Amino acid sequence: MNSSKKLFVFLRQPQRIHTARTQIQSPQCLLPRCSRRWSSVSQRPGADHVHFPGAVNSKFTTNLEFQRPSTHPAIPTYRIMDSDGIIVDESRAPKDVKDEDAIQWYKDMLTVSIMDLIMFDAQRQGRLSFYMVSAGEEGIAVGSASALTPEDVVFAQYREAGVFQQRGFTLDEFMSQLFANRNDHGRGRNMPVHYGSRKLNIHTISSPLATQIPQAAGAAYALKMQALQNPNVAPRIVACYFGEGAASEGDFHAALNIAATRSCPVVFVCRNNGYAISTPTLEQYRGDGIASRGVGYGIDTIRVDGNDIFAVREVTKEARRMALEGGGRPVLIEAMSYRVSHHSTSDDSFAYRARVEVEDWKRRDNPITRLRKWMEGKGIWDEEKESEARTTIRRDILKSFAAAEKEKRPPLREMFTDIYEDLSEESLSQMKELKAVLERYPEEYDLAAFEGGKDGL
Ligand SMILES: Cc1ncc(C[n+]2csc(CCOP(=O)(O)OP(=O)(O)O)c2C)c(N)n1
Ligand SMILES: [Mg+2]
Repeated sequence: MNSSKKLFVFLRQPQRIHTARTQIQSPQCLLPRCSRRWSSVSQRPGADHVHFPGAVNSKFTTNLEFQRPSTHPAIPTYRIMDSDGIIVDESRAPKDVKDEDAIQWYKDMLTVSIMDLIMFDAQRQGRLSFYMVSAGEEGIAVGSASALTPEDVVFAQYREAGVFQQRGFTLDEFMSQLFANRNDHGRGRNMPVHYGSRKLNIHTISSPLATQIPQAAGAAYALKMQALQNPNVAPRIVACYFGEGAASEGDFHAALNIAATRSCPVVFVCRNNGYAISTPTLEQYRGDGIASRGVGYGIDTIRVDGNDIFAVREVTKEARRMALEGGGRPVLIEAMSYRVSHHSTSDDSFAYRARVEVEDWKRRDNPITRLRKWMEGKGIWDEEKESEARTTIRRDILKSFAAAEKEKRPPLREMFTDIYEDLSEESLSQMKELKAVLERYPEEYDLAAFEGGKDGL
């Protein structure tokens, strides 16, 4: 496709023009198209701009004018389909989407949404310690994941269950992690919803915010080096997800800058859902969302309606293509949505936002109802199919739930293993201490729930 004909526009960065003097022999310059050069402060007589090393192509001006963010128009939000599931501009209708694909994405979103309702309630019943739902943001996760290849590498935050679902994480895998049983890939060591899958190329989620962003930039750099060494292997990208709140961390800034300067093939997907726990975006930043920061770092950037799964998919597909273009570069997508539910089961959002605000959003716009309306308009979905899908999904979730809840937990010893290659002295002494406590208070602990019981230590 000729990208110049596209009607949706990534805010592209101006090409840097430098005077070539010396080429640095860094791995960067092993690339087919190397853009890193020494810059120069020299200028031709009469030139209207100087090549300052730190600001290329800046024109001289005699206007004493500060750049005011308020005079810059807000970055637009790309969409294909409105909240009634109507294609806004028929010429932009999704062309590469088969009916069965749309139905599958719909079911993926529905699965996450039904699982969320069940697991939120299960936490309230005391059957698992913690849970986080994706309500209102299923379209961002499923739509963007559908534009990746299985070989692409994913770093996620914690509200992207739809990415796992779309890539083939099974209900048994979700449930084993949530119940920390012996089938959990993380052997029960992580909090619930901190999923990970080596098979699906998704790094395990970690709680400290934004740590995944520099890791993603580094992983993308590694993929770029691998691609240079193995030209016969299809190049891959990294997709990195985070919330707008995480973008307040220093890690976000370091990651975007290193990804830009090292031209790393990474697509950053920021879910801007209006809140970082109780802090609304109005109190988080004064700039134009997160997208404006991408432009500041010299990264091609787009803002998209996160409730429009087709738009999210299309921009991610294009971002993926751009990320691999010319040896690699980062792209930033800011996907707009609204966090419909509480931050987590540990939060009561009505302490800091009006119930009516939430109800309003629920009624007004939702990625699942949007796609459902589109499918109904097309005649490929109806009430009967809806009720059948809901019943099947609910039944399958409950089946995995019941099996995972009953399953044994990993041996107690595994609390201490896999931290270092061998058990450290400290770990050994903590193990002994735990054993002594368990022996002293045998009535207080249900050791039968753990594989091997007391002997598993
Ligand atoms: C370094 C760090 N600081 C604070 C927290 C506590 N915390 C967990 S989630 C969260 C809000 C994150 O908001 P955002 O990135 O917008 O994601 P959302 O929950 O809205 O999806 C905070 C402050 C943390 N986990 N890590
Ligand atoms: Mg947020």
